Amino acid sequence: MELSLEQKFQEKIDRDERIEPRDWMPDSYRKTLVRQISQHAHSELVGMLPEGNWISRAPSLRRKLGLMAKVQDEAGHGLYLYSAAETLGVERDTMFDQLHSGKAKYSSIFNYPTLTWADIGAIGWLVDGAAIMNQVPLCRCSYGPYARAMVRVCKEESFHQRQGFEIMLTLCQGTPEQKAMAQDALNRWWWPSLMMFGPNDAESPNTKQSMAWNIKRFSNDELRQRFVDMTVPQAELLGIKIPDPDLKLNEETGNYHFGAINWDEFWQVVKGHGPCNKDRLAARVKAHEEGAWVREAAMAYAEKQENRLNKAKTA
Ligand code: FAQ
Repeated sequence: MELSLEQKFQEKIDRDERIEPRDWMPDSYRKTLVRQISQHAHSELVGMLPEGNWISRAPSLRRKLGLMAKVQDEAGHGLYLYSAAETLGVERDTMFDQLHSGKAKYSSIFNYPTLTWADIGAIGWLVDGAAIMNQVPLCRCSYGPYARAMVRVCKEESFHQRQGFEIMLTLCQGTPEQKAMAQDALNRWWWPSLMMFGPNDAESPNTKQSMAWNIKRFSNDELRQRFVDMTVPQAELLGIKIPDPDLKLNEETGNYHFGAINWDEFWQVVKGHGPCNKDRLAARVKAHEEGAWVREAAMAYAEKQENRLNKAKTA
């Protein structure tokens, strides 16, 4: 019996083959990818803001260079991801409109403020650490352009994570005030970092289908647990305490049991009511508006080049 297009597609996925832009795919697969990749791209762009806030106040030239490079990398990640989403037929301007009008989601984590220099260490260590945990499996995602973009993103994220940990280590080996600053940053960033992985599996409407399509390789809870297991020994090495009285090693499984996550806070932030949602969106809109002349100049130049080429062809 002849297999349907949908059956052939699923068989390809089950053989762990990549789906490429010109291949047939179900509309719902395309829609899920556009949703995830565009949210991911928006997160990279908005993610530049909390750290960008500290470029002018970095404590040394070395730290300033490192931070500038990191923020620039994040802009690059946004661009690879918008390009990957475009291969699915969605226009970049449409994605920008969705972000700027507040319709699109981006990661909850970037709606928290960066109050001290230690926050820059904590973001690199925890937020990039969580991002790597989530994104390394995406290098094996079934959609080719997304998987390939993730390979480079993950390499860069791993530098980011190390620079963050090194900032934390320096502070923890410094004066008591510096160590207290590192502890305070851990206190404020720990729980939002756990929320980054998304709702519990039982409350996650997209996970089951995304795993059946090999978009997601692990569930939200699996990745969150791996992150906790990886990070607790790092906090011990730094000599600072994870703000969770229920954190306890399960000797049998080797996993850390952790306390309840405040999901009300998570959903408030996702719905636009976090501490910095309004500021973040306003900053993105302002940057986009102020960049209009660059886009116009680039378009005018591209048109001029095209006209020149066309003239040369007809001559
Ligand atoms: N924030 O059914 P699920 C980075 C939404 S990049 C806001 O579990 P899914 C680099 C979710 O969209 C960080 N919303 O959804 C960096 C869905 O809403 P929808 C971003 C969230 O897609 C570092 C609803 O809740 N990374 O950090 C969040 O299967 C440092 C139900 O959730 C990515 O985007 C959240 N945290 O799983 C940059 C990675 N979690 O669309 C600067 C790719 C969930 O149905 C500095 N994305 N929601 O209306 C993914 O892996 C997945 O999309 C998940 C969510 C795991 C985020």
